[in-house]
Amino acid sequence: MRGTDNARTGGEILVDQLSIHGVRHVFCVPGESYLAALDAFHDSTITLTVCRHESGAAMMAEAVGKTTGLPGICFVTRGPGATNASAGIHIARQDSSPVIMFVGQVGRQMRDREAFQELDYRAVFGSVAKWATEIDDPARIPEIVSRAFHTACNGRPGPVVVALPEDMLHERLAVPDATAFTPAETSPGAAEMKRLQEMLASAKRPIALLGGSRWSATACEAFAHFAERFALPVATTFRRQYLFDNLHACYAGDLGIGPNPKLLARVKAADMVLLIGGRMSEMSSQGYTLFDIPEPRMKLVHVHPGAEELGRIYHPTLAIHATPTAFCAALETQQPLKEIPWKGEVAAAHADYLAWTDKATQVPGPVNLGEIVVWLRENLPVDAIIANGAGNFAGWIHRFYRFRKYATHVAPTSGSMGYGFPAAVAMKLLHPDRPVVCVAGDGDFLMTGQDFATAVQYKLPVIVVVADNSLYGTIRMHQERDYPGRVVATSLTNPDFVAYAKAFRGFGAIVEKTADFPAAFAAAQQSGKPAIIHLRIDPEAITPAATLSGIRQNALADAKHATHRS
Ligand SMILES: Cc1ncc(C[n+]2csc(CCOP(=O)(O)OP(=O)(O)O)c2C)c(N)n1
Ligand SMILES: [Mg+2]
Repeated sequence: MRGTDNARTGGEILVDQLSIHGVRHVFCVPGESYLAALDAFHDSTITLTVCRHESGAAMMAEAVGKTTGLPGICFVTRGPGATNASAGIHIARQDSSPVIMFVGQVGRQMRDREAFQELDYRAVFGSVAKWATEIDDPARIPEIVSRAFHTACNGRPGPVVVALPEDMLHERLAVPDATAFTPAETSPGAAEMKRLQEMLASAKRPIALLGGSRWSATACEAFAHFAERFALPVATTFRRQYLFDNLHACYAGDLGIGPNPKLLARVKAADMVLLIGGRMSEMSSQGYTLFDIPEPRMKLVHVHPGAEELGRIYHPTLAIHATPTAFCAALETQQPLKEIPWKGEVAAAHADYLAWTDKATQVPGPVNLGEIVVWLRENLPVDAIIANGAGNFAGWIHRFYRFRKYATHVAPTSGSMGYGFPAAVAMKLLHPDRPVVCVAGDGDFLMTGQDFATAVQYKLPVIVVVADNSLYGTIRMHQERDYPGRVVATSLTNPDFVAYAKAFRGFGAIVEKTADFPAAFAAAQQSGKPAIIHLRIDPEAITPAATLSGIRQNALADAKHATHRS
């Protein structure tokens, strides 16, 4: 309880700083290590969502950071709480999302004795967080929390971990608050923009690649106008399809896992690449094969908010240290200096994209995930949010869904299983009026599926479409390629997902043939409850283009050839 003497507990000072910095939602699993901070939420207007597992809490926070550009916040207890949450911290790192995780810590008087659940958070999170620290003096809470917000957001965003010794949170004192933070924008210089214009004037086959974070709906629109003026084909990097309207005439597709071969050829043939916001990391660069390292064959303009990313892997012809938001604002004045020679290219690139994604491919079994994704893209409103984690099932979303608006896809570029469901819960909390659909694998969903209870508790009617092939399918696919016929640790015996949903007091329906999906989806929506639609997928349908036994046969045939040759 707050005193009348202006003194506050460390916990109260902390929660007040969160309000000042604009936090509206916090995700947590409680712990006795930070009771005084929890108590301060009692009288706060911040919404506190209590989760069933810290990985869920951290992933919900990451989804908030990813889609709003402002730090997503989670609170977890010391030791096992923090290590459980680490999956979400790793996603924030790889996906360049601002997150602040507050962790309870043992009292200052017993530190370094390896007291109950004690960890050294600076050491544990040292290589994954952007900054990991501990607050020793409650008088410094405003300073350190302010720095945490700035650090999480500035430059290339990422996770910050702040440990809170238990007794520090109880101490009472009077300290002045910080003022609200604003993420620093880094703007391109006039000389760089002029050089860009000149490079475009001498290019013959340029292409733009959009990725990373620090975008906004306004920036995406400004970029679309720029692309129109320059008739520029635009592709997106892995899991960043929402950065450019997929039905815009300049859209050329995404560089993810198993991309359109025509898009790959187009990027390889480009004489100039304008890479904005992305790092061109392993997935998008097709295992670092797309651009030569360190000197790409083509001219590379790399725009990135983190100075340290420029020249880290690829030596850019022109490095522009700027946030995508500030860079796109600066593009408003860019006009072509002369007639554009590549005008026909943009129409061809978009036609290639449409042809690649138009119709679902045929796959074995009565349920075709591709056709279901096509149904979703044709029936959901443009502002619907799709969330997913990792697994082969996601390949159908990437290929067949068409993202039209900024931040309508929430998925981990880090490839972390279990992400989609908590991300969907967080999105429904932020956007109760928009449909939120999580497409999950059977393996993927059960990594964080216990937070279905959280969706029920807070009445967040997300719809989870579980593509159940009774496999850790991705790994089985790799297994059949590398060790054909030798199945190890990739078969799953699953629960009855409809009964699971109902046991949690949600809605459940099973779909055993594609044609039954629309009715199941309508019933899920009408239930008004969190829902699971259980798709029984034939394990043979391992990708939109390959079957499991086909992969095995190819691998066995290759092995036979190799033996004959040797
Ligand atoms: C947290 C985590 N653990 C393990 C992996 C390795 N992995 C990648 S995909 C995959 C299997 C996914 O299975 P499922 O969700 O059922 O999707 P499917 O591939 O069967 O469509 C595994 C184990 C991972 N990416 N993330
Ligand atoms: Mg599976």
